[in-house]
Amino acid sequence: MLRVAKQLREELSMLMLTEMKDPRIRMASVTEVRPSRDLHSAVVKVSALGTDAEREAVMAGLRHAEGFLRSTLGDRLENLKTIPKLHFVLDDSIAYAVRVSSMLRQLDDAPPTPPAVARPPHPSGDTGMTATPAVAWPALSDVAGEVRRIIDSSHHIVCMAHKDADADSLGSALAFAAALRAIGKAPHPVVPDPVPFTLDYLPGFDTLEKAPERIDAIFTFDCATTGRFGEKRSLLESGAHPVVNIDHHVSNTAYGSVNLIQADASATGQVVFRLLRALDLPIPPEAATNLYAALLTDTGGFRHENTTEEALRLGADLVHLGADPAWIALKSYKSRAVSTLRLEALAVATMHSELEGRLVWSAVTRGMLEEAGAAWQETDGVIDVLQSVSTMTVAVLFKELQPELTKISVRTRGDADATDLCTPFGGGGHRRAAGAEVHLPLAVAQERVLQLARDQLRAA
Ligand SMILES: [Mn+2]
Repeated sequence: MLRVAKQLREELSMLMLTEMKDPRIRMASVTEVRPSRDLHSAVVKVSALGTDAEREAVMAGLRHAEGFLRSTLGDRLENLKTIPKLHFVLDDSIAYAVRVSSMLRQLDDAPPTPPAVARPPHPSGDTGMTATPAVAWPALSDVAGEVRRIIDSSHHIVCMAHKDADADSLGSALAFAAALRAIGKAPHPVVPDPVPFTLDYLPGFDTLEKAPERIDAIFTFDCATTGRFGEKRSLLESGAHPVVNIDHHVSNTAYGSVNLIQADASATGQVVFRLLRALDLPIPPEAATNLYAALLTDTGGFRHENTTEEALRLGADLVHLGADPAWIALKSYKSRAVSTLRLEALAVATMHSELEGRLVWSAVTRGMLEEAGAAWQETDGVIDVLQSVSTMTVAVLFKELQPELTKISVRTRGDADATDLCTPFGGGGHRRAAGAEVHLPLAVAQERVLQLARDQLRAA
């Protein structure tokens, strides 16, 4: 096994150096290859230099070239019957997780209102453990002028939500679109597939477009990385239009031409509200409703730790502007399909509790989905049930999206940090809520993720 790993590592390094056109991939190095016992798959750890966006491009390039690399390896390594599937992961992920979580802790520790501290928008390529000094993202006042110029010089403006959009992302996009429409612009709200039909109550949902024909500028909402854009990703990365990146995730990779990242905001909807106010743009009632839905759901119905004084005041402001709290709560929390509850029952019935109930986890399989007659979008509430357990510190929900693709959702309490568990698997999010897509079968993903969760809980 060791010999196979060594062979794979050497040949892969050689192929990347000699056969890949992208200079960034040629500069990247394979630091470790870990084949599975049956040799069906192998995790390939890659160390790459550059900004997060550049390193992500390297990973995307490698994943794209996986077929070519495997078949060339097959030609060169004749002693192997099959060449394992290659799962590329960034090698510095753990150091990065440590860095992000320590900065989130700084945020948490700073009374009374946390400053907008985050990691640098363009971190240097260092992969070492030395702490990068925290710098502030550009303030709203620094970028407002540039955003204004982009709006003034554009007519067709795409308002983009992320893949598997939640009410914060889509509500922010639709609210901003409503404000643009009110000043005579032609907004084009767009959401990557699949269309989130559970959010069809948001005003303007019926104006969503598949592929706008004319585009002058793109605004993105609640999207930490370009990986969040699914099949729309090329639109963002074409470089053909200015991209304004509006978000509140501390893990944002600053991929926009203008980046308005406010990690102290409870929701991206709050960042949008601040921006609309700063630009003196109108906030019509349909925008207020969308922003209220964003704020309500991202604070867990004003229950999470991000329920700040400003968030509650914003709620009141939005009600003043025309949002109906009872109606939005009804649509957000009391409008579930029978199939959703059936699915939840099946998933919760498989719940496991470990380490005196500190670790609770459950899985949704494709079989459960079929049995309940439900869609993936209907699994959202399961993690909420898991995190309602009194003893819980870490709650994990596994979703068997495909035979070789497992999605994890993580929630935490106390000292535990959800990104510590998700970033090593290529995901991200917040301290209290994070997720990742793990390119492994459900059983393997469970084993790996739970092992790390147990280690982290025991070490805590
Ligand atoms: Mn959000």
